[in-house]
Amino acid sequence: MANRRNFLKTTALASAAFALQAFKGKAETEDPAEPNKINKPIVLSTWNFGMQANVAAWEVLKNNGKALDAVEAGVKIPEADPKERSVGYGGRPDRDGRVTLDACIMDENANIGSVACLEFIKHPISVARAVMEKTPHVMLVGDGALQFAVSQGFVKENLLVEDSEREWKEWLKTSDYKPIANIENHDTIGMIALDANGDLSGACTTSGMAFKMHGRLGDSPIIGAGLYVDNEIGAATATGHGEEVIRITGCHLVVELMRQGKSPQKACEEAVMRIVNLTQKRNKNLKDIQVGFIALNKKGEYGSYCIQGGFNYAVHDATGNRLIDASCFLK
Ligand code: SD4
Repeated sequence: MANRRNFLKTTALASAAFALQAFKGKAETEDPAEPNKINKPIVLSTWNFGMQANVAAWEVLKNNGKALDAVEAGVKIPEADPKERSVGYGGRPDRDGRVTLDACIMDENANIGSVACLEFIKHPISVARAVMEKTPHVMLVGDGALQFAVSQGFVKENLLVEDSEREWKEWLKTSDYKPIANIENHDTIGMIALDANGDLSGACTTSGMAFKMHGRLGDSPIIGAGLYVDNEIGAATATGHGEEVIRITGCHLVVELMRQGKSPQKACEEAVMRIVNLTQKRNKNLKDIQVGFIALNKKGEYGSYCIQGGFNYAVHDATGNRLIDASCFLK
C-alpha cells in the first residue's frame, strides 16, 4: 500500500516531459499487412456493461443498419436495467435524492441532440434523439427537457430504486461528496459505431456523479466533451470525472488529434496526458481522478487510454464481442 502510494506520488509529480515520454510506443490497431482494409461494422462501448449493450447494437449493425440506430439501441440496455446504478433507471440520485440524467447523441451528418438534468424518463438517449430530430435546438435541460419528453409520448416514472435510495440515505449521514473512480467497474456508457455503409455515430448516457449537487452537469450531455463524431475522421466518447473532460473539451480533442494523423490509441493517450499535465499544474491529486477515452476511426481502428487502471471497454466486430482492459497512465 505504502509502495503504491509512493509510486502514485512520484508519478503524479513527474514532469510533463516524463509524462509525454511514458506513453510513446503503444500498440497500434492497424493491420500493417492490409493498410487499406476497413474493419466495419464495428461498435465500441465503455465498461463491462458495454458487452451486453454491444450485442444489441450488433443486431442492428450486422443487418446493415445505421450506426445511429445501433448506438441508441445499445445504450438503452443499461439505461433500462435497474441493477446498473450509474445509468438511467436505477441510477444513483443527486444529493437531494433526485435521479437526474444526462445524455447526448451525434450522427454522421453532425446532427446532435442532448438532454441534461432530465428526471423521470427511463431513456434519456431517446429523448436526446428526439431533440435532434424534432426540434430546432440541440440541447434541452431540466423541466424543459421533461416537458418536451412528455409531449413526445415518453412515460414519466419513478427512477429511484430501493438500493439507490438506501445508499443515498446512508450518504446523507455524512453528506461527504467524494466521487470515486471506477465504482463497481461501470459508470457512464459511451458507445461509438461504424456501420456497414462506413458511417459513424455515437451516444453517451449517464446518471452522472452520485450525490452531485442538484443541477450539476458532467461531460456526458455536452457534445465535444463526452462525445464527438466527425464522419470524415472518427468518433470518441469519455467516462470518468466529467469536470476534467470538459476542461479539455475531451472528445473533440481526440477527434482533432486523429484528424492530424494520430491513431485512435495515440489520440486517446494525448488527450489523457493533457488532463494529467493540467492536474499537475493545478496542484490537484491525480490519484483522485479517473478519465477514460475510447476512440474509433473511419478505418475501424480503435484505441483507448485512461488515467488509472480499472477501466475497460467492449468491442464488437465481425470477429466477435470482447472486453479489453484499457492501458493507463498510473500503472
Ligand atoms: C459525469 N462522466 O457525469 C460522467 C459520469 C461518469 O465516472 O462517467 N462517472 O461526469
